[in-house]
Amino acid sequence: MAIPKEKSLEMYRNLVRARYLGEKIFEIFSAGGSNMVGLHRAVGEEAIPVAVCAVLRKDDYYKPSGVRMHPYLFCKEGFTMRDGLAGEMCRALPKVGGHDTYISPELGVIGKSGILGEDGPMYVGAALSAKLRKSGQVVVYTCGDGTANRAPVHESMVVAAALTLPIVFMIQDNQYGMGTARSKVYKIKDLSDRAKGYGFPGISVDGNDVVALYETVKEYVDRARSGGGPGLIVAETYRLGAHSVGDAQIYRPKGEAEEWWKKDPLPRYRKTLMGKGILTDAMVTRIDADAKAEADEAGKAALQVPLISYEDHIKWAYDVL
Ligand SMILES: Cc1ncc(C[n+]2csc(CCOP(=O)(O)OP(=O)(O)O)c2C)c(N)n1
Ligand SMILES: [Mg+2]
Repeated sequence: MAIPKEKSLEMYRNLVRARYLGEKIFEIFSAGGSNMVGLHRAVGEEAIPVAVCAVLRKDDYYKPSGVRMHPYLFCKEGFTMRDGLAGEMCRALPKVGGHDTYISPELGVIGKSGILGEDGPMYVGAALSAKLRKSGQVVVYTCGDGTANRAPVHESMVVAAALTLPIVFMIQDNQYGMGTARSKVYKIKDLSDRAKGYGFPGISVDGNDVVALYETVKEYVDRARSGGGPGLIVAETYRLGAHSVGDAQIYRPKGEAEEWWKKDPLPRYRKTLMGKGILTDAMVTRIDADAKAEADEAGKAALQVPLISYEDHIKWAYDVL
């Protein structure tokens, strides 16, 4: 599949922006600018939302994986870096499309659950609604390798298959669920084998390879959009950092993270595009400087947004729309 040059560059830009966004989140959290109880970083896993957002339409639904990927919704059309940052800092969420950042149905985001996996049925509902309305919208529902074992995720897949819904399930397999290696939990090597049991296609893909991700997501999303029903994509990646701030990572074998740093999606994709003559040194420098400046500005703008009060937390938890 030939990826248009502009699309390739858009994904490179977003990958660089995603890296700076992650650094900015960490910087602000470390300086006490966030109301978040913990911080779950996503260094090394950014290629997945970047590729998904490059495929999706503005009104398609997208649920990024679990506790660490939500700020990366900024790659989706209609969102900004400031939105991602302010949301992650627990600041009063800036209005997007008349709703707060995390709940913007016009932009395909209908929320997420801190009780991991419980949001699966919500996004299956979105897929059913898209089918009934014949809107042509598709849903990409992503969860972690740990979350994928939860009952609501299984039920979501069963219902989506039974009703031939336009939804693509993605498992973002970063090799760990907190301190538990996924190899200790799964008795199958290839997680995408599970798709057979649900009766839809499944595939495992290198989740640190932007090109492979884009091509796979496009194939699965196109099929779902044209009435072909659900599918399962397992994106193999690695959590390069701690589960959350304060995790001493004593469970991790020595040298494992170092091996995965060699597969960091950012330098890999840069090398690919430079090899094809799509990126030059001058462009790399400029994109880098622009992304850094944007993250600095977004950080300042997000800090202007007031922190969410306890009362608003409660109100928004039960009375959002
Ligand atoms: C139902 C539920 N159980 C436990 C937790 C606590 N918890 C938060 S993150 C996490 C690990 C999830 O692992 P995975 O789904 O692989 O996502 P990752 O953290 O690797 O991105 C756990 C157990 C939770 N939030 N919800
Ligand atoms: Mg995991």
